[in-house]
Parts: sequence; structure tokens; C-alpha cells
Amino acid sequence: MPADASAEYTPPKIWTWNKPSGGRFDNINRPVAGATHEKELPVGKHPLQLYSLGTPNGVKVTVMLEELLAAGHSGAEYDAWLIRIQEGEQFGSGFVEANPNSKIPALIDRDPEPQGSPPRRVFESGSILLYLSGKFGAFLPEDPAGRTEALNWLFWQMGSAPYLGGGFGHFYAYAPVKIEYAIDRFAMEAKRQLDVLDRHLAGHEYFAGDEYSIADMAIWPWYGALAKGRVYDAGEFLQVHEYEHVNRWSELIAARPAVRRGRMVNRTMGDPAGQLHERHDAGDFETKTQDKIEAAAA
Ligand SMILES: N[C@@H](CCC(=O)N[C@@H](CS)C(=O)NCC(=O)O)C(=O)O
Repeated sequence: MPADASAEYTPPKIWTWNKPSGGRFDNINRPVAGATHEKELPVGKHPLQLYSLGTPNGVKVTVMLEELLAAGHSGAEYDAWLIRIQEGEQFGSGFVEANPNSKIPALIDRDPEPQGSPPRRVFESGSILLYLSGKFGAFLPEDPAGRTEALNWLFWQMGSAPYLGGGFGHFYAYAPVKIEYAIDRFAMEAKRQLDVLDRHLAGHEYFAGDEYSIADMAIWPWYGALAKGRVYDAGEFLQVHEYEHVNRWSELIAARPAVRRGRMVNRTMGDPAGQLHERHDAGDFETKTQDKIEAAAA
């Protein structure tokens, strides 16, 4: 039986994994790391192999790859493979080799510098963004002040989003019981974070100033979506329309063609026309979306 939040709980001396935790991720949560089964990762034709899912952390990377391609960096061609985390695919042996933390996204660069090096794994979405930005010399300001500011906000996102996702989202939307203390604690933090962003964006077009950068790509899938009420169905609860500068910036980013494409890759929810489960070629956006695959199968 999952825990009963209405009952007083006295933690035992030693915690043991003796019951399901309940909630949306009950079937995949475990207190140990490592692989649960043998499964090699598939490898496609491009130098960059992405193993991911269209969640906010996954979207950061597909947006970056589509932006690089749109900017003319043809070396950023990539195969995007789907990892279905609800089915435990992040615990396959091949994925664990790519990311010992068993979380999407994970990238394998099969053509890393210096030339002739063995394939290189890159995990943690912030590390992947920085890696790609360094590899192609793009989307990070060159001047020290702009670069530092972009990195400030990139690392802000990596440290802050767990309070939004693992904190607010978990207790508001996914936990098996509604705990007022936990929801209050994290709703307050989610609103405070939105206010941090709103105050900054009141005086800046993008996070690093005038230049669109990996900081915007990291922050937008979480907070850009939150400001539009698309995260945890919490728009009204958090009164997200009040953050007018975040809303302005969210629309600016959403209108970018590469962002529209990046959002579709590895997406398994919503309108089938907006879902491209796997991406192996630029033409896949025209021919391999779920609406077309389902129509062809019917
Ligand atoms: N800090 C990591 C977080 C990645 C993460 O939390 N990924 C989630 C999906 S958004 C995941 O793979 N969860 C599977 C699991 O926890 O087993 C990053 O930014 O890459």
C-alpha cells in the first residue's frame, strides 16, 4: 500500500524499500542505480545519436540541434531515438552506458574532436547544450560578459527546475495524495522563480541580453511552457498570466521555426501531427509524423 498522507508518520531508524511509493512514477522509481536488463542502443547514420523523449529536458537538446542545422551547421545532423521512460527503457544496459544516471536526454558523439577519438558520451541536458555549443561555436556569446551571463542562466535552470518538476509538479500533479504543506512550499517556490525570470526579462530581450543563446533553450521548455499554462495544468493555480515579460519572451522563442521542429522530436503526447517519434532526416518532419504514420497504417 502507498503511504497515507493523512496519517502521522514517524520515520523508522533505517529506511527500507518495502512498499510501492504510489504516484505516477511508482513503476520506475528505485533506490538503486544500474541496468535492469541487457539492451544495446540502436545506431543510425549521423555522427550525433540522441536517445531521448519529448519532455522539457529532452526538448532543450532537440531545439539546439534544430537551431544548429537552421544556422547552417550541417555537422549537427542527428538521429533521435525514442526512450520510453515509463516502460523503463532508461534502465537498458546500452542506455546506462550512455548515461549512468538513467535519465533522458543522452547524446553519443561518434565523431568527436580530436579526429579519430572513440565515440564520446554526453549526459545531463546542460552539459549537452554546452558541448554542442562548443563543438559548433554557436549560441553562446563570445564576449566574456555575455558568455558569463548566458552560463549564469543556464546553470540557474539546471538548479531551479528540479524544484518546479520534482517539487511543485510532483506534489501538485503526480503524488498519490495532496499534501498541503508540500504544495504550498513548492507553489511558493515556482512563483518566486517565475518572478526572478520576469524581473530579468523586463529589461532584456533574451537571457544573455540581445543574443539568443543556450540559456533561452534551457529555460524555455520549462518556464516558457509554465507561463503559458502548459505545465501540470497549473496556469490558473499559479496565475501565470501575471508574469508578462516571461509570456512575451515565451512567445518570441515559440515562434522560431527550429523551436517548432525541436518540440516535435521524440514527442509522444498531444496532437499526432505534432509528434515525430524518431527523427533520422530533415524530411521526416514532412513525412513521418504520427498522423501520417497512423493514416498509412489504417
Ligand atoms: N538533470 C537532468 C534531468 C533529466 C531528467 O530528469 N529526465 C527525466 C525525464 S524529463 C527522466 O529521464 N526520468 C526517468 C527516470 O527518472 O527514471 C537533465 O537535465 O538532463
